[in-house]
Amino acid sequence: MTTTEIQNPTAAGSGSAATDKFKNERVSADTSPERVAAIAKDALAALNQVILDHGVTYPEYRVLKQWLIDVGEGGEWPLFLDVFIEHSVEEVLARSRKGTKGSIEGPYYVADAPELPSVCELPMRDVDRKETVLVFSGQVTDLDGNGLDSAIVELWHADADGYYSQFADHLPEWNLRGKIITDSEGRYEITTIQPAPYQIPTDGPTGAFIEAQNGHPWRPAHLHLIVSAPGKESVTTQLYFDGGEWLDSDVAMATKPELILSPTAGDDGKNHVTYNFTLDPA
Ligand code: MBD
Ligand code: FE
Repeated sequence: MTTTEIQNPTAAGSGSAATDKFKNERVSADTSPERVAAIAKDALAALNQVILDHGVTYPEYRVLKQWLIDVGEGGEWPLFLDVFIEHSVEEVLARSRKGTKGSIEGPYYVADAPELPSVCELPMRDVDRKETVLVFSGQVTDLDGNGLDSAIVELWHADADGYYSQFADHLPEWNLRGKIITDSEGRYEITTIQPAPYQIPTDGPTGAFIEAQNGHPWRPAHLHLIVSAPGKESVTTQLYFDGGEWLDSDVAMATKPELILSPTAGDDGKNHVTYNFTLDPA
């Protein structure tokens, strides 16, 4: 992590921490030179056509150049790409899948979270406990509804202030993150708290991009999940909350009607909800 300071009650500085994390990953893709050429040709053609269609001027071209430099120097490429581009990549992946709908991973996944048993509570601070408790239960099955032994539910989400652990220096390392090992039938019951809507940092170049077009920087409250099981294709997804703010105008365009939870308030004062995951064969 960098020394990105907390300046904003929601999430400033988290973008460059995401770059620091991503830079440490080794990425590769098995793409032929012919496919690279075809994609590059069409991508450049699309951008050039936009310039011609809108009559983009030299001052505007120079502002673009400066902004691209700023996004890189500010460490905001993971943030910008995941907010504005990743949803289309996910849409391509979704074409070949039948199970639970996926959604974008976003910039704040961290692998190797602490393993937790099938009935568990995510790591949280005393101040997190002041929020509404959410008891999230369900089962991981195959496409035929058979429970899956050794399924894993990785869950991460922001706290009530919109911060993700490891992307905000004041939080414990694994706050509101866990790798839940389900029981032999794929069942789990995870206690956490209701997350809050998330504001894209407004003080960097991604924020400037949104502001320059009078857009809003908000995502609806959401849970992030990666669900996996031996011999199955894992699914990366998000779950949202019925009636939540920004559900119909997610800046990251990553909501789907199948991914909206409707928790019910229990006599115990906690919100309860069940959501089951179905996994495609690998
Ligand atoms: C998030 O929490 C998120 O989920 C995405 C996609 C982008 C920025 C912050
Ligand atoms: Fe998120």
